[in-house]
Amino acid sequence: MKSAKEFMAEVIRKNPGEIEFHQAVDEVVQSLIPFIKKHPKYDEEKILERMTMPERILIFRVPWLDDDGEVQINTGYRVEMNSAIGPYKGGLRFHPSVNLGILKFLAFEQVFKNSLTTLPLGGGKGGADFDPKGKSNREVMKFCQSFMTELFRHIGENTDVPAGDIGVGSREIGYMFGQYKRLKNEFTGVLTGKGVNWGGSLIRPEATGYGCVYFVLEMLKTRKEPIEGKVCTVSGSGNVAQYTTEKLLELGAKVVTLSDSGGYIYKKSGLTEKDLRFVFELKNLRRGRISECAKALKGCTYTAGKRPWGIKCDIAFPSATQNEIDVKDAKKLLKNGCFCIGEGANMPTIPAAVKVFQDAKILYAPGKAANAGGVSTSGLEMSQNSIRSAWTREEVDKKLRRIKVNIHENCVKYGKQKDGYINYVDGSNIAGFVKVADAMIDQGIV
Ligand code: NDP
Ligand code: 2IT
Repeated sequence: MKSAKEFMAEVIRKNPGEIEFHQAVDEVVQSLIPFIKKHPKYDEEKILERMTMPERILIFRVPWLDDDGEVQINTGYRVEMNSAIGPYKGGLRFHPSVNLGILKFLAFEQVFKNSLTTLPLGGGKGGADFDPKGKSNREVMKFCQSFMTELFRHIGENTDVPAGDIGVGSREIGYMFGQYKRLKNEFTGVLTGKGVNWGGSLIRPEATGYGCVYFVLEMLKTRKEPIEGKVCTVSGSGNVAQYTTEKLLELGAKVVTLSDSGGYIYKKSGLTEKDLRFVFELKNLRRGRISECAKALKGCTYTAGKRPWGIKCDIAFPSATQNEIDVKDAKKLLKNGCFCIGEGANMPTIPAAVKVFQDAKILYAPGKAANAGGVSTSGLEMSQNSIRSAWTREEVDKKLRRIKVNIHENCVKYGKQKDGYINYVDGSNIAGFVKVADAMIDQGIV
């Protein structure tokens, strides 16, 4: 059997330059090689080699006309990573930084995350290097229509079901759904995150943030710590950050920061419900910058060009993007007394910083466990679409809560060390792997 080093050398050779993909695979390989050594069937069937190669990648031209009548061209992608346990499932990201390596890292992590949800969901991810920022609604619509004009022939409710991610929210899902319906002449649950009056699930917008807090509640229970009164730093101010904050406020925690790519805001006394309503309106309707909070919210300051990790907190919720916590940030967080990290974003902590957290034995949950609430509720949306029915808020929330408790139990099952420390990285990687790997073995060499 290959060592982790040999395995990674092969991954790097086959996927040159895709650094985020290498990073995501390396983390999983570190957890899995010792496990596979004890279960040689996975090595004999070359499961990990197969899992690190997407089943299919689609790359396509997305031409559109901007408001000045000028031709614009973006690159569209869909990485169909693994369909062993269900149709490909995962979000679409619209951001200028999007490239194949980033989407492969996200699709790879999605396979493990979706397996952890206990729902029948394969893994995929897609998007484009399109920047919705500063575009008119019309331009966003034209882009989404052009994007779907190619993507529609590759997806379907039983094949591949995309959803939102950075830069893709209810507005974009609406435009893409409209174009899919028109092209296919079919009203099906081909996308999740739809509007509630046309097939969307209640709680889906809230689900990633709420789910992340539910996971943190389970982690805190292992140390008999309440969430009430805890000081929390949150990064980002998009979908995940907003609903993480909403749930934390509801549970009596104090949220002192939010951010965007320009900088962060800090309010020592904690954001209020009213402050949060302002942020919802600012970000989702006016599509403004977080810096505006400094003027509009009493006691709130803005620091440009910095991330919020130097602010004292008990719990940190990185909820913006990948690699937003480096070693320096991790050390600052520890020094200031932070003892728990709930990753709302995908891979927000660089590997050396993860090690800092784990060496300090603090509660650290990786994104694939902590932020799985979004895709879980997407799975629940697919179920409701299939039975042509809709569940109440309470029903969906209860199922989401149950799923997150379950994921935590599985992380403990596979990640508890001899000294009692729960290694959530190993736990989530191994638990996510076993189900997919066994299904792949059952289905033969495909
Ligand atoms: P949104 O587009 O709603 O919000 C993204 C936020 O992150 C914005 O505040 C944005 O600031 C900030 N951000 C994005 N890129 C960068 C960057 N390069 N540097 C600094 N800040 C940045 O996206 P979501 O809230 O949906 O996604 C946030 C994270 O959560 C992502 O990692 C995503 O993959 C993950 N996630 C999302 C799920 C979902 O259901 N939506 C599910 C699971 C995980 P600005 O406006 O300045 O760009
Ligand atoms: O990273 C993620 O899990 C998402 N962006 C949500 C995917 C989904 O299909 O709901």
